[in-house]
Amino acid sequence: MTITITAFERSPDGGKGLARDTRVRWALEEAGLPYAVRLVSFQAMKEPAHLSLHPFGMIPTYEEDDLGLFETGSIVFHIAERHGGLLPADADARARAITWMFAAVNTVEPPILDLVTARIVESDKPWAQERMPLVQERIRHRMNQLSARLGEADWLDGGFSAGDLMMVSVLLRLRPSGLLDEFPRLAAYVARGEARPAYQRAFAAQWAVNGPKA
Ligand code: GTB
Repeated sequence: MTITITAFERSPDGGKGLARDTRVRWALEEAGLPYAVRLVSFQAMKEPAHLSLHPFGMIPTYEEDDLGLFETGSIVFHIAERHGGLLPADADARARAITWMFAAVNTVEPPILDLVTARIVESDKPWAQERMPLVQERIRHRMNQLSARLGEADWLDGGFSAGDLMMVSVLLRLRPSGLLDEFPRLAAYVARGEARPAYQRAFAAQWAVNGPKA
C-alpha cells in the first residue's frame, strides 16, 4: 500500500502547522503508516490534474493505491477505521469518538473559521471592526461549552481518539488570536495533543517544508 498526500508547496503560515495537511500527517503517524507528500502550488491546485482529486481545488488530498479522498474529516476517519490506535474497539465508544470528529468540523471549526475570515478577508470592510466582537463571542460561547464538557479529563471520551485528533487540530487554529489561552483547560488539552510523539513527527515533517529555510 502506497499512501500519498498533497500539501502546500509553501504554507502561508510559515510552518506553524495550521494548514490541514498536518492533521492528516498526524493521523498517519499515530497509525504508524509511511506516506509520501506531493507539494502543490496554489496555481496547480486549480488545474485539472488536482481538481480530479479535489473538486474544490484545495489541499490536502489522500491517495492510497486506487483510492482518492479529500476532506480531512473523511481522510482521518478512513485512516482510523482501517488501522489501529485512533478509534476504540467497543462499538459505542467508537460511535462517540466519531461523534467528536463531526463535532470538531461541524460545530467547533465554523466559528473559528469565521474569525479567520473576519481578520483576513473582511478586515478592510467598513463594518469589520463592529462585527468582530460578535465573531469572538460566538467562539467564546463554543469554547465554554467544550471546556465544560472536557472538565478535568485528558481527552474528550476516555482514551485519545481520532475525535481528539480532529478537535485539537481545529483548536490549534485559534491560538494565534490569543482566544485559546482564555480557556486554560482547552489550552492544556491542545498542549497534550501537541506533546504526542506522533504529532511531533507530523509537525516536524511540515516544518521541514514550510519553516524558515536555513
Ligand atoms: N474542509 C476542507 C478539509 O478539511 O479538508 C478544507 C480544506 C482547506 O481549507 N484547504 C486549504 C486550501 O487548500 C488549506 S488548509 N486552500 C487553498 C485555496 O482555497 O485555494 C487552510 C489553511 C490555509 C492557510 C493557513 N495558514 O496560513 O495559517 C491555515 C489553514
